[in-house]
Amino acid sequence: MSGRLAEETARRIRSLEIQGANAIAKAALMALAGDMDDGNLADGPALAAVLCAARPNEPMLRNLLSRFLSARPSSGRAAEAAEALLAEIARDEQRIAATGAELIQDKMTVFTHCHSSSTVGVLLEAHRLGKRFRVLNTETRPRYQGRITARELAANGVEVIHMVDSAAKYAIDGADLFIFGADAILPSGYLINKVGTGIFCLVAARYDVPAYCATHTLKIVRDHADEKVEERDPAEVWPDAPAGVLVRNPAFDKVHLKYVTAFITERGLLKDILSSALEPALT
Ligand code: RUB
Repeated sequence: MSGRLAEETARRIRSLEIQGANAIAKAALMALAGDMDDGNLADGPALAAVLCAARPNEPMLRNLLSRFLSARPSSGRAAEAAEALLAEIARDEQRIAATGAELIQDKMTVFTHCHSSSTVGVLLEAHRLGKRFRVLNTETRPRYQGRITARELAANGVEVIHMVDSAAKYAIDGADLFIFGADAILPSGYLINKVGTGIFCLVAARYDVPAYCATHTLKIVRDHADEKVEERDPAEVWPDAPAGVLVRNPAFDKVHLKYVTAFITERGLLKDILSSALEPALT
């Protein structure tokens, strides 16, 4: 098996050059299709395994690749089938953005953490609809994905105020909404998202700020009973830590679903995502 694109894409996912559940799943799909078209048609499942191993917390990656492998027509280019699947996901993302934008009103303050393309999609759609609101966002140590959010919002003319992660009280007390993304939604009644999400949910609950999770239902775990929380290299936190200091770098938080007011999904606003998403789609 020669999976040049799969190996390279897995490396870029591990290094966080490609980050965020949606972007990871989409890049992996195109790499898989590219390698299959490059003479590795029968190696689809093995190539998918290489890509899935790059991030253990990404059910959307696994669900999208397995949907692709099981539904792909036996003839024709894999890349064409992959692009058709991506077009479907793009339509879903537009539905997520439109559903979330309805929650945002003029003069609101919306808090978000890290970088979630689903959340940014909601905020940009609300802005496109002419709503005038501001966003507070936190930087997300140690890899500063919050800066990606701040840059994207500012570049599109959304008012954004950026803070350190420990400014949670300043960021959330007085906010009207907290919107964040998800990497995984677990059948055990938890979700996984970037470290910090758990404490921000607690602070939001303390100040009665409704917390919405913007997510595609492909992030629901369907193949494992539960999910391992990824720990990354401690050097990301403190590269030259002195001897005797043990540095830990948990990359994600596991958060109980009771903290989520509702999920903003391609099927609309869902309070109980686990039972609703297992039913057939309404449209
Ligand atoms: C990103 C992160 C995002 C989710 C959802 O973490 O936790 O909130 O992946 O993102 P990392 P999206 O930067 O470590 O990948 O809405 O884009 O799927």
